Amino acid sequence: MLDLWYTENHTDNVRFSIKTNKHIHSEKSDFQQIDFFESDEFGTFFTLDGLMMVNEKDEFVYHDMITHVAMATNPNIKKVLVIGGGDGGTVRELTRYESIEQIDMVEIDERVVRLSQEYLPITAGKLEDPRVTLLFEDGLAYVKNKEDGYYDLILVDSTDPIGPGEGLFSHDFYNNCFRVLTDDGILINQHESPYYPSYAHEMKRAHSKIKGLFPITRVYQFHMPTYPSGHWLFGFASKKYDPLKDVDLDAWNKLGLKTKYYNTDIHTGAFALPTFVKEMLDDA
Ligand code: AAT
Repeated sequence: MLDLWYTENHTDNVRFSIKTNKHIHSEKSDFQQIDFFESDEFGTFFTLDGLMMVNEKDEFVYHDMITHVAMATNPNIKKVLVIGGGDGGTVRELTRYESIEQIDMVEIDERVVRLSQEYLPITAGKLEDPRVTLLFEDGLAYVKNKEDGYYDLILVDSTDPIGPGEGLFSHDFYNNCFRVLTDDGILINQHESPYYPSYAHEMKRAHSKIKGLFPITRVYQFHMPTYPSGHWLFGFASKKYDPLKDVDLDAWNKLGLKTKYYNTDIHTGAFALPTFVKEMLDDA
């Protein structure tokens, strides 16, 4: 019996491996290398350019945290833009809010969506919701061409800033996000990790750009077992609402949504950052 291991370099000196049962699919799309695997520990998972994106076991952590923090902060959000997120997990969490009227998902690579629909229905299962519109184009170009003040919320569910995701970490992109948001709009972005220096470098760069544009900018953390170091961040940038001062946590609890990671204690606690992270963000 042959052992098949998926191995990913988390740094030049650190590797992370998962025992797999099957390499389900492999292709090079117009944008990136896509691979789907089957494993006992993490269920079905897929990688882009050799980096873990989504697996059945810890996707709930990421998708809860990208969605519910903003939705609890402003329950009147009606129009949402998701950039990236081709697996559909972020859209799935958004569709749980009856109050949301429109969800536009702009994903550069249609193949990620189609393969997720085939192999990962756990995340892709709500892409057919009537409020969802799928657009296959570059998120950077999309926000550039969009009118002012349109969306209440933008969720940047992107790859790391190498390959197609690079533009989604640019000043130009954040500037256009600010412009297409309403006067009380919120931007959540995939904010990399503070732990290994190469990721921390990107975290600092992203934070310094966003800090210069939005009046309220915070960073919050969560545990992602399959991402490098397991310590990951989202950015919370906002024109009006502060996620700690303006949030009505009781109102969110009254919605009765059942979640596996997010809860209202986590909402507050996730913004409490370790000293080394605070220091890096302060001098970003
Ligand atoms: N839900 C968690 C999954 C992801 S995948 C990120 C998606 O962003 C990919 O499907 C990729 O094709 C898409 N993407 C990359 N660049 C662009 C772009 N310029 N415009 C639109 N979509 C884009 C996130 C995983 C985070 C991993 C952290 N290590």
